[in-house]
Amino acid sequence: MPNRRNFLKASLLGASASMLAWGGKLAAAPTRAGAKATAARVVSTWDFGIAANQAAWAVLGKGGNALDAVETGVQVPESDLKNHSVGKGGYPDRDGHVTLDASIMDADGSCGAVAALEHIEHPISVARRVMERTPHVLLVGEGALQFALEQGFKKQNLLTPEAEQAWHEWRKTAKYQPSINSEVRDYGTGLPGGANNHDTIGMLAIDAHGRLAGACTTSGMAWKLRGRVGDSPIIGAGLYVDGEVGAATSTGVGEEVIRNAGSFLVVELMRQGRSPQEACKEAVMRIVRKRREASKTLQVGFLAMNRDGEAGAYAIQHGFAYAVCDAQKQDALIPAQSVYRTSYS
Ligand code: SD4
Repeated sequence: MPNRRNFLKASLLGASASMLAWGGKLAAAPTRAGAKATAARVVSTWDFGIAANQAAWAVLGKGGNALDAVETGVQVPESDLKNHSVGKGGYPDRDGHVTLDASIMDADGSCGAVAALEHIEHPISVARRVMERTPHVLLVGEGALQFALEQGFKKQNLLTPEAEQAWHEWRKTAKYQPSINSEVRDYGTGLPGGANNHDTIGMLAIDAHGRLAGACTTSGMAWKLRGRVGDSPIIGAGLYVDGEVGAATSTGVGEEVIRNAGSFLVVELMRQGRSPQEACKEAVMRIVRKRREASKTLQVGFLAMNRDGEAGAYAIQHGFAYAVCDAQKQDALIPAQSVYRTSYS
């Protein structure tokens, strides 16, 4: 008699064999039947999205696919040592470990993610391997590292001297309170900027075939508790893509995004007919309505793109912006509208 454990094992082995056979894809990717050629476009969160978009555009502009574009694009901030919130050079957790979260998703619902991954410069590429080479969606911690090493990724020290110095500074007070509204920046508006301690890159692309994909990668909140995982590697929270509707990603205090299944909500609101910006606004308002007082001092921003390549964003606090790149312009940075007009300090 097959017991439950054997049944599960057999099912997983079966799943894994068939994943290998069909390359980890769930089904033929939905491109829009009868759709005319779509203009390719890539959007991503924050000003560091400009350089990331340009790397993605090197793929998209040549007719490459959206999935390759988003993976290539977000690798740029992952390798940027001056960026202290994504990849190598990211600020560590409370105990001095750099732990990374990332997810990637394709138009057909295929997805992969890693959480609390240490020592690997490109968590987004490990997430893609999870998607394409395993029957699973999310690998965490030690197991994610083991998988990455088995896949040929190189183990390295991600804690740069600069990030370590900042950590030592923080330890003098060791105030464990995620810095509020730390993403507020001055994009020429005259409002004060703030320390950048937790920005994520979320990137959404549509290729010339009308196919969507998204990626999201971060070192998470600086000085977080060891083992803390944010929204970025949680499919439906930090990232969601549905080829029939659109895609969404988020930045900001991940706990609030997870509590509201934020990116899934944005996509579902677009499915009901809202524009990308309207959908992002309503998802932000869900958080604000539930957390009226707390929302005054925290930041969450959503960025969305629909299946026609139209993009929009909305944030709780002033200061969020997103970068847009297409055949017309490769370095646009658009300030997002927000609930609160002035920065909190
Ligand atoms: C997290 N959402 O780990 C990420 C951090 C972030 O802008 O986006 N900051 O909660």
